[in-house]
Formats: sequence, structure tokens, C-alpha cells
Amino acid sequence: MRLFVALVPPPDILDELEEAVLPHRDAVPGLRWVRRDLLHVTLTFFGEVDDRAFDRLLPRLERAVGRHERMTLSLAGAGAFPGNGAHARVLWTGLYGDRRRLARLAASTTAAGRRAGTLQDKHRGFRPHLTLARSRQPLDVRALIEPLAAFAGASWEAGSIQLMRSHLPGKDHDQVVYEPLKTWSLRHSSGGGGAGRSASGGPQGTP
Ligand code: 2AM
Repeated sequence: MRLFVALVPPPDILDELEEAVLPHRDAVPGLRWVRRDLLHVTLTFFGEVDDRAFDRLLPRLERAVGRHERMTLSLAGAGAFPGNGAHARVLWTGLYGDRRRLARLAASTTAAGRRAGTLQDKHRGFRPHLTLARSRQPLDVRALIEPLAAFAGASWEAGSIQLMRSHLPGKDHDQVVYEPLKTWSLRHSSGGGGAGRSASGGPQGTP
């Protein structure tokens, strides 16, 4: 089964994002926009995991997530992979707020996958982003990045993450389907007074 760890922003945050993106959606023809119910931040992509590796992975992931605290995040800005958007395959919005906490959490879920033998060493580093649209062919999306760079969403407290199974399009369905297999809660902050709430990074940062 094809698995990944996802953080899904709450509905009001996605409403705000949709509202910001909607007026610009036709600026670049040929982009495939991610459906609202599929929007997520990928923390770790495991790819194909067999049943035995899955059994090793689950307890490791659960332990890993349990060590991390809830965090304040917001969505803002826009960018592309790769490069500056002249030949993009992915258009994204960035993540700000407790980015360091988020990166530590992603490092833990990735390490859990490595220990369970579900990840190859070539796994690429974590670059916090939420994918808005994709293209099979490289596309110039700079006409979208420019207006979306000004987007700055409200912050929310991320309290849980999900292990998702991805069902690729096939005979039964013509679009990808994400099936949440597990939801794990993050710990309540022990520090009080907003400890660890660094406003590190702003919309100018790169993911
Ligand atoms: P991204 O779009 O957030 O970058 C589910 O398929 C998610 O896993 C995708 O949204 C994508 O994250 C990530 N993903 C898919 N294929 C991947 C790959 N080959 N390597 C790394 N991440 C991948």
C-alpha cells in the first residue's frame, strides 16, 4: 500500500486559501488543481509499504508522534518546484509559524520510516509546503506566484497528524483517493505562555 504522513489544515483555513486562490485559477491553463478534500501537508512520503513493514511502521510512528507538541501554523505566500516557477511541476503555498517544530516532527516520522525499513536513503529533505496544483509538463506558473505571494492566512493550532493511504486512480475511480488509516494527537504544550511559539520565517522564506 502507498502511504504518507499528512497534516490537514482545518476547514476554515482551507476556505480562506480557496478564496485567495480562486480568482487566479485560470491564470495558467494546463495546471491540475488539487481538489479541496485532498489538500494536505506531506510530512513523510513512504511510497509502497508491504504488510510486514506496515506492522513495524505503525508502533514506531505512534511513538514518534507522541513525543511532539501541538504547534501554531499558518499558510502564506506561494512558490514552485522546481526553481522559480518558470518550469514548474508543483505550485505550493508555504507554511509559517512553528516551522521548526513541524520540521522536527517530519524528521521523526521520516526516521520512524527509516527504522521500519520503509524508506530509502535517497529520501529528500523536508520542505514545508502545501501543494495547490500540479502539472505533468513543466509550466511557467510565475503569473500565479506573483499574486499569491501576498496571501497570508490565519494561524491555527495543529493538534494531530494522519497516516494516509493513497489509492491511485484505477478501474474503480478516476481520481486519487486518500484513506486516513490512523490519526495521532500531538501533545499539549508543556511550557505554558506559548513557549516555543517562535514566529520563525515569514512569507519571504523558502520552504
Ligand atoms: P506533496 O505534493 O505535498 O509534495 C501523497 O501522494 C503525497 O506524497 C503528495 O501530496 C506528495 O506530497 C507526496 N509524494 C508523492 N510522491 C512522492 C515522491 N515520489 N516522493 C516524495 N513525495 C511524494
